Amino acid sequence: MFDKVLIANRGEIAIRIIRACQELGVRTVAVYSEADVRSPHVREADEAVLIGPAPSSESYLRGEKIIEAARRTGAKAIHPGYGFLAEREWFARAVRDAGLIWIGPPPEAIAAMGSKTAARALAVEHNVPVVPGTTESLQSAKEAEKVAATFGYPVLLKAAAGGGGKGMRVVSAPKDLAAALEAARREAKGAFGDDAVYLEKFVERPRHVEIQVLADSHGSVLSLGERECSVQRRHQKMIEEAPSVAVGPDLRARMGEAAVRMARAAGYVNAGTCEFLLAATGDFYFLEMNTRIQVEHPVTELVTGIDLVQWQLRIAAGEKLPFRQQDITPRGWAIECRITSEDPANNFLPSTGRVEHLHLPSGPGVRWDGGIEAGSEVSLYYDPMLAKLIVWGPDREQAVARMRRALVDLIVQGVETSREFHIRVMDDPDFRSGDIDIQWLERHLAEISRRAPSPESARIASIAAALLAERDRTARSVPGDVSATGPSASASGSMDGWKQAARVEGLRS
Ligand code: MV4
Repeated sequence: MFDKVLIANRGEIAIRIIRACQELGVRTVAVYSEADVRSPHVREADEAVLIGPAPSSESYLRGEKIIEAARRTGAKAIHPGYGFLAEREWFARAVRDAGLIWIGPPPEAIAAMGSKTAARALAVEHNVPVVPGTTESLQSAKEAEKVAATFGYPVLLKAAAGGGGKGMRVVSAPKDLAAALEAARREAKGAFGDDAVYLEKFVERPRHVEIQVLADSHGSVLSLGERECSVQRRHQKMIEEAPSVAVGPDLRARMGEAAVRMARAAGYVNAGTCEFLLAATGDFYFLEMNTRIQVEHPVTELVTGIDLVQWQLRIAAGEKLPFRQQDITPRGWAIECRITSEDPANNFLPSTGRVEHLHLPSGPGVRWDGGIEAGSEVSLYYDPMLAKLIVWGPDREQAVARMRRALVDLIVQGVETSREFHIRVMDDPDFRSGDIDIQWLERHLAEISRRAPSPESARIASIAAALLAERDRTARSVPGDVSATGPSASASGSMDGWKQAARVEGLRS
């Protein structure tokens, strides 16, 4: 195992990787921007190197500064986490060229999956089902009309260099195709510097189901089962779970085999994920492969008992996977809620400020993968995801009940969060029955936000009001008590937090 690893990331995933390193006896080097001087990932690492100003273009995206930090501290390997430089082929190569170990897939595998048309072609070649459509990019509107006619409308135009939904256009009728193609080209050129566009049949109301794979450098490639990620808004996942209500043992085996074939075809090593659309008919189609550890990896960890981040390190260090495919069966149910600093009452507007008070949920089957603490400043420089709340239960019903309980347990004061939104989803009949697809949330968002607040919110508001009344009464009857009225930061600070809770919750009820 490595003596020392540099973590080229921030927030919850940096802390997650530090924890894995600590459990493996590996020393850690954090990198940080000027905005993260006081961030927990900096303190929790053994060493930390300042790499630049707050904007990520001047810090977390500066590969050369990060490699220099590894050289200076004597780190032997770099873990990129997700986002930032995780899927940049040039960075994976630069790390290797600097004589360091890249804790991720080979740069060739990143490149092979970076082009969506190339990935589709590779899938077709290896008998992995894809949505009917073109494997080459379109040459003309005329060609587009011809292919679209062969499998019927609606069709979907996609950027070849794309992914994550950017540059997509749904076309419902032939007359709209030419204009949509031009628009898609312009958007693709702007977003990716490449105007290549291809076309697929549009799958209506599918689920987003993805398969986690783990591959070592000795030829072993395993599927760790599926994650259901359909609860998303504007291509941002909000809730993920494992397994999926729509996947039984037979489908799991078939999707797993497809994902393993895909990983083998790409020469994949380390942790990766194949994204599929799962149609209501039970047909599944390969979409793309994510060549990184993903935000939602914990739900797979909780149902398989396999520590994915530890295995990323072990695989990069040359270890062999000690389990076989038949050893891996999901046990129980795991759900993850992404706790973001967005205000669900205000169209998910990003919220900024200082986290004044933080109470973390705990109890049986509850896991908190967080990147904040009381005192943290939440800015607009980085992703609004503050933490992930993950629960495990013996079955889905108990996992949902446990998630609800844990969300009620959570208190974040100082910034708005998605907490109340997540409670409402846990209470939603469609969600409870698992009757969801990729458009479900956007279809129901308006209705969910009109709903009455959870009873617990009202209860917290009344407790807060009682505490405030109590404080005022104490302040009047004990004039000499400075903790109630004076400069004592802790007492007055926490009361301000409660006061704010009362005001916010009061306004909502
Ligand atoms: C699709 C689709 C329907 N039909 N392809 C969106 C992101 C990118 N990974 C592919 N995406 C989609 N491709 C066909 N042929 C619907 C989506 C899609 C989607 C997919 C997964 C998760 C959320 C989504 C939200 C909107 C659209």
